[in-house]
Formats: sequence, C-alpha cells, structure tokens
Amino acid sequence: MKTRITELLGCEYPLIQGGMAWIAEHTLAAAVSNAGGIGLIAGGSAPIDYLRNQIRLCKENTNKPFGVNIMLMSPNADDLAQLCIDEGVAVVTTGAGNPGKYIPAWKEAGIKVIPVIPSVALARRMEKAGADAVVAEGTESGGHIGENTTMCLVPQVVDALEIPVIAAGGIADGRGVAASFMLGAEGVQIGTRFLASEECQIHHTFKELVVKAKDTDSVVTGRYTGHPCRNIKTKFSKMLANGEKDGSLTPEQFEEVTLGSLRKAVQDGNLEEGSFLCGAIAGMINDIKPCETIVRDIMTQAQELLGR
Ligand code: TUI
Repeated sequence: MKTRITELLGCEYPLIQGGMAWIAEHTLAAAVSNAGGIGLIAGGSAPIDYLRNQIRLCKENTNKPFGVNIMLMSPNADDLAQLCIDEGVAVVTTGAGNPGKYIPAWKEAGIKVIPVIPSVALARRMEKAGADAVVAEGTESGGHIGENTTMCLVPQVVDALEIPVIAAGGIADGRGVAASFMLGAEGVQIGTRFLASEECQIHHTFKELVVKAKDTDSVVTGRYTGHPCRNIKTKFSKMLANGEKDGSLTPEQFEEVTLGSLRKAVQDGNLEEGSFLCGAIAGMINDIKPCETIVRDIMTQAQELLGR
C-alpha cells in the first residue's frame, strides 16, 4: 500500500487518525502510529503546556512519526502552531479554518502540512499556499463539518489538485478505503472507528454510544451558528436539533448550553449536557478493539478488494 502519502509521511499505511478535539491524546496517537498509520494529538483549545506534555509523552511511546491537529478556531492557535515547530512535530493537520498564515513557518521547519478542507476552493488555496497534501472531508464526518459528501467531494478535489488527497468521512473498514482509492484518494483519515478502540481514553459511556449506534443515530446540530457539528443522537443533541428547528433556542442560547459540552461528553460521559461528536458511520461499528487490530483489519480488507 505505497502511495505518495506513505512516502511523504514515512509510514507503513496511508492512514491518518482524525484529530478529534478533546479526544485524540497521546495514548491513542502513539497506538495508531505504532500500528503503521499516523496518529494525531488534538490541539483544539488545549492549553499550550498540556499539548507540549502530550507531544513529549507520545514521543516516549512511539518512535514512529505522529502529528498534531490544530483547530484554527482555538484562541491560542498561534501559540500551538509555534509549539509544533519548537517540539519538532512531523506532521500538522488543521481544521475549522484556513491555515495559510502558518504554512511558510511550518514548511521552513520541515513539518508536513495537511489542511483538512470541505471544498474544492479551499483545497486549491491550500495547494497554492504550499500544503503537502489535503484531507478532503465529507459531511459524513463527526464534529465540525462542511456540506459536501465524501463521494462527491473527493474526486472533485483530486481533479483540481496536483498534491495527494486523503479521503475522510464515513470510512471505517477496508471497503471505505478501497472506495476512496477508486475516487482517486491516496490515503484515508479515520476518526470514528478509533473512538471504539481500547487505547482511546474517552468515557466508557461514549464508547457504548458508538458501539450501539444504528445507521440513523447521528444528527447535525448548530447549522444556524455557522458551526454545524455531527453528534450521536442523545436527549441533549435531540433537544438542540429541535430547538434550532422550532426556534425555541436562539443561536446565542445554543452557544451558551453547548459551552464545555465536548469535555462533558469525553471526560464525564454526561448524557444530559455532553456533545458526543461522532461520524455517520458509527452504525457499522460494533466492537471495541486494539488500534493495531483495527488498522490491520482495515488495511488487509482494502488490499484484498483492491487486488481483485
Ligand atoms: O475541524 C474539523 N472538525 C472538528 S473541529 C471541532 S472543535 C469545534 N468546536 C466547536 C465548534 C466548532 C468546532 C470538532 N470537529 N474538521 C475539519 C473541517 N474543517 N471541517 C470543516 C472545516 C473547515 C471549515 C471552514 C475548514 C476550513 C474552513 O475555511 C473557512 C475559511 O476560512 O475559508
């Protein structure tokens, strides 16, 4: 499974773990990297000392390359961007904004830069700005999403760019990887499947929600705030969706009740006030496995399908 992505990143498989805010910490990142993919630590809104410590812990647990995801809406994104340079991080992915202003300094430091993008226009801008690759992320993904689907977005981004494209959104097994390659992608980003991994440090209630989810159990909330997010259906996310639909919750009230809701889901498993961000593919995930098994099973199945 050698592609321009394995060559660029120096990994065995062209598979990147999603940079899931509040979720992706050093244990998960090191496990994915040790399994032959690229693990990511989420820098979304993290205090700088926390992220520095996470990077150092990850280095202690893997000698393979790993990366950091910078959530560009973070108030301290500038500091986190600099930290990646200071700590010699191999790969940076970005989300929820345009990372253009950071790219020259990252490139200068030898960091591989992979912005996550929801549209062809932004993908083109990123290529011009010097990105090494892009993640084309479909609306099937968990968390903050764009409008276009993986099936429609990926081939259009592939056609528009020279740099390699990594597909994301709705991929959790070898069929999804093989399909992505048929669309022209040279790698995949996988998030939701790793929620149900042994090494993922989220609350067991969160893992149970993923494992029990059916195909119809995800819902997008917050479109009217400009930051639509895909969540698992819970009493809380259904309340948000209904409040948005019937006007009983203003955008300001929405922001207020969701403040801190990612932490409440991830750390406390709080079903009353937590936002359990999760992709639409959760319905296909039925067990909790070690990352090594997850990566091996996915890649073995993909290779079989692509070899036919
Ligand atoms: O970033 C993600 N997924 C995320 S970030 C996150 S934390 C969060 N918390 C509260 C509100 C919003 C986010 C949870 N999940 N995925 C990558 C992604 N990037 N999806 C969409 C985008 C994106 C959107 C607009 C990228 C660039 C962009 O550019 C706008 C511009 O500046 O031109």
